[in-house]
Amino acid sequence: MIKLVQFPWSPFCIVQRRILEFAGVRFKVVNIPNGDRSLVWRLTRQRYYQVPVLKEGKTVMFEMSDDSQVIAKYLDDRFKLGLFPRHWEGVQSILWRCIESEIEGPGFKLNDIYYREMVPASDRLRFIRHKERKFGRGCLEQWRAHQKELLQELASRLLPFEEMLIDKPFLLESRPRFVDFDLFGVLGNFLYSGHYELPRPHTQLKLWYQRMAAVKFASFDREKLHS
Ligand SMILES: N[C@@H](CCC(=O)N[C@@H](CS)C(=O)NCC(=O)O)C(=O)O
Repeated sequence: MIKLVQFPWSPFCIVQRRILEFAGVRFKVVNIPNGDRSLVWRLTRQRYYQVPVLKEGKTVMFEMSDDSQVIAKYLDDRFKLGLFPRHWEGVQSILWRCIESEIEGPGFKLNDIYYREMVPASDRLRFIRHKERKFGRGCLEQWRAHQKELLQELASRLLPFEEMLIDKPFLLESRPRFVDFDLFGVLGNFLYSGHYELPRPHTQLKLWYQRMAAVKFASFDREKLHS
């Protein structure tokens, strides 16, 4: 059975989890502490320490760079989900870079502010150290102090996505493609703490988010998905 090694609030893990649910396949989630990557290190034969990692039999998948989509492409190919059709190539790459920087940036900071509610006490030292080594001393307090500005930044950066949804149910067309899952994961991370809602003016995005939370591959015509 497919195993997804993750922690539950990670944006990139939510993307893969939702793709697996969308595919309707059985899979097992293996949660690791944010601060202990020994399982990832072992599975990847000392080549990777981030999450997610996907394991199926002897195959172990993980990203090769910040912009690769190795796991999603593996699942897409494995279950013929039509998430990366040729006619959206290039456009999707530009969009996922934007989603994983412009939207993920304020989104993860806003969720991390509430780290005490999701990171067990035994892992908090490693969590804080990891964040401060990457973003500077006191970063979590700074993000808390700038919570309002971060929320405004997120809302304004989401406007183009709201606009994309005005006349269609998914970002690119009438069926979800990879970038829908990517944005869903990043917003799922932002919403994880339960302290936020999607920005109020973005009504289409709210409806899209509900659709994305429930959408199943089986409800789309297989041939049409690949067209
Ligand atoms: N581009 C990678 C990014 C993965 C990533 O940044 N994972 C984070 C968790 S959300 C992580 O493991 N960070 C720990 C670290 O970098 O040490 C992907 O799409 O999977």
